[in-house]
Amino acid sequence: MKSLIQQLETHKLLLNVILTTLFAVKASLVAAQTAITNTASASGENVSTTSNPTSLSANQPELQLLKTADRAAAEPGDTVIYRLSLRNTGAVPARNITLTDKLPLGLRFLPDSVQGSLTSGTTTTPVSLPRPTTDGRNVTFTYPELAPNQALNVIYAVVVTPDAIRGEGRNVAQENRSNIASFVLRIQPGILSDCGTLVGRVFVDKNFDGEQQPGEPGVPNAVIFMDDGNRITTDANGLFSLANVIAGNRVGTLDLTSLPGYSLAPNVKFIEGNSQSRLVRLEPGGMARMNFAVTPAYGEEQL
Ligand SMILES: [Ca+2]
Repeated sequence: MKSLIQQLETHKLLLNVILTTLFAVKASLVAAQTAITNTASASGENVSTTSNPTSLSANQPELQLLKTADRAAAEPGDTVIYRLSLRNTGAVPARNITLTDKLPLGLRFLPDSVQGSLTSGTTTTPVSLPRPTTDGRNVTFTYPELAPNQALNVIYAVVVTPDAIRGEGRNVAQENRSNIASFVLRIQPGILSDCGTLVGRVFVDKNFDGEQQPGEPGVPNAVIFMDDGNRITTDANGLFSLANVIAGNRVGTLDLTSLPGYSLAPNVKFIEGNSQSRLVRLEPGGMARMNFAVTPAYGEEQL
């Protein structure tokens, strides 16, 4: 049993390496550096293990972890909201969820800020979580059981202290059975004047014009990858915003694997809308918008 779990983890880590590498090829040099740093340790620990993917049991829970934050950069004194989303993509319940998040140097966890919710399909319900335990910079969240296709969302806040300037701003979260999820927060004094805000939406475009009209619902929990390797997740209305993004040319890519049953909607008005990536020019202190139109892949009755 133990070796099976190890193989499962190895398989997931290898998959993570493949996915990260694919993403890095498409993204900027900065993203490539970020991604390679992240995966080197993961593959290094498991490189001696050879796993056969066909040996994986369909009766194991499969957990996919995403980590996002409400801002890409911060300075001492700021409060940052992190969000962990752990989805059970397997066919059986995952019991005794133990989710550990290692905070970067200088970020102080606020235990009273923790909020939990469960997402099934497009419905999200608040749940009360057992009080997390802390050990140095490690924060551990637990939850009894996650059904197939359910996602456990954990939202919490940290305060950036002056010590954070000496750290790298990366934090890494993992459930024992999941991939490693990370988020990099740029921490510098006085950086914020160089930053802007990204906003956008992911929605069902019924008339393929690239705009969201009444009756075209937003899509929650959609994932957008940024060019620095970070992720953004849409809220219950399909909206997202990311504050304190470094100005310049920024690329966001919709992760279609986060939207089972949807594909990119064709855009009959603007050919550049027919891409899952958006390039925007973000000015210091400015705001830029990235909208993504999707359509049910097999007809609306599948919703
Ligand atoms: Ca439309």
